[in-house]
Amino acid sequence: MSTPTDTAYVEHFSPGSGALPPRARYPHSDAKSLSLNGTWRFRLSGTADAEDDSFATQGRYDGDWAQIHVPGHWVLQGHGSPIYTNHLFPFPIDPPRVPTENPTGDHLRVFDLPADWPDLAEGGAVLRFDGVESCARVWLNGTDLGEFKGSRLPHEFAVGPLLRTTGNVLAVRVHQWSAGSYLEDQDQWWLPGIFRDVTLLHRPAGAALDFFVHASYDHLASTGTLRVDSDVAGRVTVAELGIDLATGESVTVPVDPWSAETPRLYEGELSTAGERVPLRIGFRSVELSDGLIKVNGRRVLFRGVNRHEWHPQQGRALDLETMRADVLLMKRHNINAVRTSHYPPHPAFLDLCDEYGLWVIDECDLETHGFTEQGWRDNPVDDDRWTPALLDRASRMVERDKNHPSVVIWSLGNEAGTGRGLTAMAEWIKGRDSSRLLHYEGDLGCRDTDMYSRMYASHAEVERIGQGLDGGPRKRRDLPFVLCEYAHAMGNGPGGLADYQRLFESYDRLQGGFVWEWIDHGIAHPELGYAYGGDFGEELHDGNFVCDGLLFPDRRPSPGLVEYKKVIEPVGITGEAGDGTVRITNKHDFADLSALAFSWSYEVEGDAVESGTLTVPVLAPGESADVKLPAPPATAPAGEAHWTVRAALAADTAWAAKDHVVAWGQVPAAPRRVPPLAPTARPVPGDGVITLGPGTFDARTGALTAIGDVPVRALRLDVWRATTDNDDGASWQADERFGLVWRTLGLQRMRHRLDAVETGENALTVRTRVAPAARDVGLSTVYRWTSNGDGLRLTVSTVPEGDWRVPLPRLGIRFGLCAADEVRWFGGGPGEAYADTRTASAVGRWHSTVDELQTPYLRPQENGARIDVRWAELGGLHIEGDPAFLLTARRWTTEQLDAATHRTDLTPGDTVWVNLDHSQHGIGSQSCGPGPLPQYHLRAEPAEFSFVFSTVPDPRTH
Ligand code: IPT
Repeated sequence: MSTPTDTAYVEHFSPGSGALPPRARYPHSDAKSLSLNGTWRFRLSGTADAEDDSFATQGRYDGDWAQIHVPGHWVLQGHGSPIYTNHLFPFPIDPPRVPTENPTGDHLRVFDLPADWPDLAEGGAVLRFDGVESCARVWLNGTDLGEFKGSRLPHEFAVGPLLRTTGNVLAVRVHQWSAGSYLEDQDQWWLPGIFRDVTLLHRPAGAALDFFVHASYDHLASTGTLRVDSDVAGRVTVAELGIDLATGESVTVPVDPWSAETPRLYEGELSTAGERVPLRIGFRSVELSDGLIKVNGRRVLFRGVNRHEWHPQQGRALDLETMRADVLLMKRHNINAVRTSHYPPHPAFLDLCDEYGLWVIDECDLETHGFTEQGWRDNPVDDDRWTPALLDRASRMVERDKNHPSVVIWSLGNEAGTGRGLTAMAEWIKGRDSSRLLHYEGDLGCRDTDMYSRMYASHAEVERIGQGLDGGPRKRRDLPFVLCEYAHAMGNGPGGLADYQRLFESYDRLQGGFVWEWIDHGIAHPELGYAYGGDFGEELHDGNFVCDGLLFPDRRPSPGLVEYKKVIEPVGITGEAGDGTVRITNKHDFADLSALAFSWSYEVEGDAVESGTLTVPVLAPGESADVKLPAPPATAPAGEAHWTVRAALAADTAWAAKDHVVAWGQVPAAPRRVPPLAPTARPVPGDGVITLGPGTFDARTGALTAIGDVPVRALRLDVWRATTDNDDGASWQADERFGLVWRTLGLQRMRHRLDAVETGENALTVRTRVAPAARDVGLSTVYRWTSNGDGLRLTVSTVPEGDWRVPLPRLGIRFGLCAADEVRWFGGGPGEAYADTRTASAVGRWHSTVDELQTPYLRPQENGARIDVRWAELGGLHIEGDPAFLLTARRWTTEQLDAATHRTDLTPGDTVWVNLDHSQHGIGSQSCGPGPLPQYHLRAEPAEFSFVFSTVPDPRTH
């Protein structure tokens, strides 16, 4: 029997022992490498020391060892389960101690060296781990190499003398919890495992070690200066620039600069005696000047997102194609910046950012948020015993990623409070790399940072900051501002993006922001569709707060992303009715408009009557021009008309094909005229019914039962919506959370009292009072029906009664249709839109099925409204709104939607429920930020709105 393994390292402050110093990471060189990804043997035990280390020292495993895929997380491969907490530590806070129950995964892999692998006598070899959560101990061929923490950081071990030609036994013991867990309290799933690549690298004699590519750009001279500092001396060549110089020497030559908009890379090579390393050089300079973040001499505006690594099956073990998909989706949605929240990403992601062009805030793997539960007492970032671990993390990030032109800002971490450990990190980083700026949001006084950064600040506060009226410490007042997180994209939303963007575009100091966050971290689940916090029986969890992305887990864009794309368009296209011109503004920071082709189309009721190309001057960044539109086509029929102007890619790019629309705008050309309806028909009493034109009503209740041959169920006023995550708001919000207030008031259980059914000369009038039990608030509601024989007009008048202190969720009517599938409408579309999420909604003629109208938010909630609908057709009805309305149709009721916790709870019934809303309350971002701005509140005020119903042939038959 072997002696128990010493597991003291697990709970030690130290970052580890035995690993090599960190160094630059590059994807490949001419030295051999061997990927050790693939199938490994695996054994899970319940504590750190349940099993001795004989599996590692003797390379033994029993037949009952499972198989596991590396890279991967064992909890996503059938061993144990994931845990989601936002900031709470899922174990008692007693640093650096962790629970005895500490799931520990022993991993074993036996490998041979490939036949073409060099003679082992030549040079050495290095074993590299790109990411292991949270603490690993490593043995090769029975020799203990050491142990490490720092889950999303690389660790290398020298293994040359230990290697054999065949039968190498690599053993890795991974502990879910370690002292390092106290530094990794990011808002995400806790997912142990070897989740990034494992690689064996041959290191020939004279191989490159660490090197630092310094490639700056002088925007006044249009020259680049290159110097490559290398631990191992060698030569640097850049054929395209005719550069051939020694390491450590510098040269200045005319170059095209690198920027996120123009990601110009030059292929080069570092050659040392033993290795040739390809370099991808981007010349650019980052500086703080005039109180602004400038790249290549210009202020930049971050149109950013926070990106966690996520895949619904693989968790944080991402393959290259998934990373590329993220980058392409970002580029196609006009996103120009990424904060790698809250850890350095897989290194290949940064290669893609260099190549396709994205500004990167590279954030260190550090968050100690859970200490906020005890007023930050014992916070590791303010305790010298932890400082070596913090510095280790800072250096592993900077050394690994320093040669990426895309990385323009280093971030110390997230939500770690304040303390001298952070200052130590900042000082080390500045000393090592003075060519980039430093970010940390928790440093409100900007003691260590180069920018004032905040999360979720309200529009009003951001505006004050823009105006420089925010006061604050002296140093901060001179610094630029970024919102490192804003617009919390949880569920339906975020609302208010356009209002933030207007501020960013109005004040130089406001250099943009990073939407929280890129993708929902839903886990594919056989019964639930996608699982979120609590679905694995966690004793502590934060529910669906982990589903707050612009993408659904399968990477389908949510309406929030479509809205963001429109809001951050790099070209402004605006105009006023009747001007005959359109104003084009180049909002790029570097690029002119030569990559774009402009076109116009003249649309009457959403039908393009004529279209053509629009000649736009090649505007420099920041310039605008008023461009004349052609005369409206003489052949245009009467009706509401718009000019739609689009800016599309003139040629294929690396990230999208020719004709991809980058920006668009609409200019009204001819106004809408609502067809009048003369109330000529009379209500006719019959056997228990009243008919009025095509309408049939219950004589006693005045309820509409059919329009022509289309049965209509339960048509009445509706004020309730299945509250969104943003309606419900976060528990810590100081502002009133309307979702809760509405429910307390009882708006989800309104009662309809019938006061009168009156048949007049040419109208049927139904008087009601709509109110919840136990409250004095109510809505006096009158339905007035008129008809010209063909059409049936409903005019709804509501007057609030009592002491209304809150806005309404919605105000409109709802009714049931027994059959509806195809939906056609003229109005805003094609996607979902609400008062403060409507920028991307274009006036047009749209169609969809009822099912396609639904937005599949992981936790079901109000969704799918189409805004500014002039008319719609579904279920055999034509509905004309006066004024335009919001349209929603679904195969379940609002009550069912409200009660559902997962998509799979929603099963279609036999009725399609249709809501025609005069208005809805805005969306906002209160699930973690401010609620909707006051102008988007739906105030309880007297209101009147009408719809004209008529029947149309079933769309399936025409
Ligand atoms: C902020 C965190 O930085 C981020 O990781 C995430 O949790 C986000 O909120 C909400 O989804 S912290 C916030 C509580 C101010």
